[in-house]
Amino acid sequence: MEFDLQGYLKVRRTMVEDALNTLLPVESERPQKLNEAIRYSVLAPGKRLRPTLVIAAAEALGKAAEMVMPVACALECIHVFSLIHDDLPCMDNDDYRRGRLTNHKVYGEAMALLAGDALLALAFELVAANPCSVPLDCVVRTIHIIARASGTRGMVGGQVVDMESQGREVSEETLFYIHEHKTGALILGSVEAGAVMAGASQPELEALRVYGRQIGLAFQIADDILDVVGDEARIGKPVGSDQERDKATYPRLFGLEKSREMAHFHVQQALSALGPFGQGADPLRAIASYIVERDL
Ligand code: GRG
Repeated sequence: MEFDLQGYLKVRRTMVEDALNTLLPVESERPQKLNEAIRYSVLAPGKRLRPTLVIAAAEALGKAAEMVMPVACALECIHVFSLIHDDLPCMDNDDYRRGRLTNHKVYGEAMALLAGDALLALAFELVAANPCSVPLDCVVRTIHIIARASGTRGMVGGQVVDMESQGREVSEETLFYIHEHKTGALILGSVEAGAVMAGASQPELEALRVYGRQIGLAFQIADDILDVVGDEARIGKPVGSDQERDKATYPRLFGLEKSREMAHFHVQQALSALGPFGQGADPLRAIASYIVERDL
């Protein structure tokens, strides 16, 4: 029987949103405005891809979603921090995100900056609190994975090279670096974090790393393609912004058709890496295919 990905994603998305609702600071608590700004962006409609990957990686190893829920929420907090900061006037200066006005448009630049900062800190608070009593060496390794994926050697590093590349011709190697770091690192980090929290063996972790790296690349190529051919109403933000900002993208360097082929190639690589896993990895398999077939 075919795996029901939409049903799977819906259930995991609801679980993650319920957990976020509980774990995020409440608006009635001081500082009210900051907490409101945090909840505004985190609870806005998103795909919850990164937390779902944390859960799916743990499930592939026979563990329950509940065990990794705080880590799943932490990855979403870091992702939303990056979205809020990326939208700021000093970066992309965007007005819409997730179908709503961006955080700084509603709460002002200073509050948006601080909401992002607070989310980054909250992510590590959630993991370190370890409410599910996971062995401490797994928790420390997970903190290391998430920190590395977020910082200079990961997302922030990719963002810097992306900024520096705007308006310039970039080599294939630089484009690959940008995609692997800016977007791929946090996606890979989500898979790795779920696997480590679930007690993956070394061979299991290695295989899941290959999977995570490949879907991370496929995801950003698909994102580049959607910026050219996507539907604004579905995506919740304007399309064509990469071209307008003269950004380094796959369609720009390789054209649409070759970019699609490359995205599919990375998905095939990801699927091959899951060879040794049984049915428990079906959600990971289905997510890999969804990443290049999605329309938002
Ligand atoms: C500013 C620290 C800092 C980092 C910025 C990831 C990033 C680096 C910026 C986000 C901007 C962006 C559009 C990146 C490209 C791909 C991407 C991460 C898209 C948004 O992720 P989705 O599609 O969004 O998973 P939802 O809203 O569904 O969670």
